[in-house]
Amino acid sequence: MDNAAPTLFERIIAREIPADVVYEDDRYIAIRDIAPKAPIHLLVIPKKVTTRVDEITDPAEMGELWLTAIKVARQHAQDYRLLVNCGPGGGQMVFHTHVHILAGWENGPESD
Ligand code: DGP
Repeated sequence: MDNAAPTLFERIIAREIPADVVYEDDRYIAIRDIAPKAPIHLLVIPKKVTTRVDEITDPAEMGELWLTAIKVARQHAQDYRLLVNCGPGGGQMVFHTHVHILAGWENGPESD
């Protein structure tokens, strides 16, 4: 039995915490970041819980995560940045693997 407390993103997936959901299928959800760092800032989150992206060792699973992130990004922007913070030293604050999609700048990411 898994007694670990649900992560913030599990609680969002379970609709226990509200979020602006922009995409969902049986394996992923994408939401708008609560503290956007770009005009468009989305988070693509696997429903299967891992703490950080380097825990995903199955190439198919890793590929599917990135292909889903690209699919969601292309639904919102032609050009975009994909970003993963891995571990506290890498800036990760929510310990449930997710990919950031950043987009929507007029003249690229350094223009704000
Ligand atoms: P990271 O630092 O890579 O773990 O990114 C976590 C992101 O999650 C950060 O950009 C802010 C966002 N975030 C934190 N809490 C919430 C929340 O309750 N709702 C939403 N939509 N985003 C959140």
